Amino acid sequence: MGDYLNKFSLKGKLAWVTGASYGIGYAIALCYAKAGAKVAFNCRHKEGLDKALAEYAKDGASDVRGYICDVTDEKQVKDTLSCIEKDFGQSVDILVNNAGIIKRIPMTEMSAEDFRQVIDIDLTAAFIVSKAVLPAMMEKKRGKIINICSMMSELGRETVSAYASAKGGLKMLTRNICSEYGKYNIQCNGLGPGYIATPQTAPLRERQKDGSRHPFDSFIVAKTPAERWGTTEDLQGPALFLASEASDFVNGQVLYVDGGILAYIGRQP
Ligand code: NAP
Ligand code: GCO
Repeated sequence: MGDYLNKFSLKGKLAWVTGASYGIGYAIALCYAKAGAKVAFNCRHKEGLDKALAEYAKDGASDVRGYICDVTDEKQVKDTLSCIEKDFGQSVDILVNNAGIIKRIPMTEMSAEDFRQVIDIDLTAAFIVSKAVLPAMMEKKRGKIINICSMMSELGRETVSAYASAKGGLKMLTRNICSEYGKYNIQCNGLGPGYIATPQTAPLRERQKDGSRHPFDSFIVAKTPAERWGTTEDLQGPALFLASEASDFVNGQVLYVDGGILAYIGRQP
């Protein structure tokens, strides 16, 4: 049994999780640290970075370093990667393109600038950061790239045109990295969270003035066979699988961690 469990170890590996000062990225980075990896994470705001570093330490993750870097800025990404490789003394083995935002605006009311900002962070940045780490992965003939996709890689809904376009594109970027670099023993897969309780979805869960549940909250619970929102911890096992040797022959896939929502027509009224 020991040999099989060792396939999930990240001992000696260096992981870079983008946008991991809180939320899903934080949970994934913490899991990787606990699985033996050295971990680098980045975000845009120093206050969030400092708070996260204290949290990682409190949660027992010792070998974690944080960097201020906006993933949409190619120079910042290249400079940050150089710092990471210098600080840890090795190249990145595992990249998680997690940083992301959402803007919930009806398409006819959304500016092109807003649309472009979401595409820039949720899609173009994954291209920029992946392009930065790929050469070293190609050199050592191994690497893992995990793109945090979404149910909106498969489905649309009102007000999320930019986000769904980005996440749909991210699914295809995942398949293309697989196609172009699989021969270097590099696996690129997507992780597709369902509806997860994080700051990003807090507006969809906040209590109404009369104390009742947000209509969207009730809607999602009714649409999910698990009858609950996901937690960031629900994503840790699948993220570890995709980062480890246990998934060396899995490539170009999106692993949905959604409590069954994509398989279910929804509770009958
Ligand atoms: P979140 O709570 O809003 O956290 C976003 C993280 O990304 C923060 O650390 C944020 O820190 C960082 N970030 C945002 N823009 C950045 C940029 N330009 N450069 C660097 N860092 C940036 O989001 P989340 O819910 O954890 O979601 C994380 C990922 O999962 C996103 O890609 C999201 O689309 C995806 N996802 C979320 C859900 C869900 O239900 N929550 C479901 C499916 C997929 P700073 O603001 O300090 O930069
Ligand atoms: C929304 C939510 C979703 C989730 C997630 C679902 O407004 O519909 O924010 O987009 O964040 O992407 O998988």
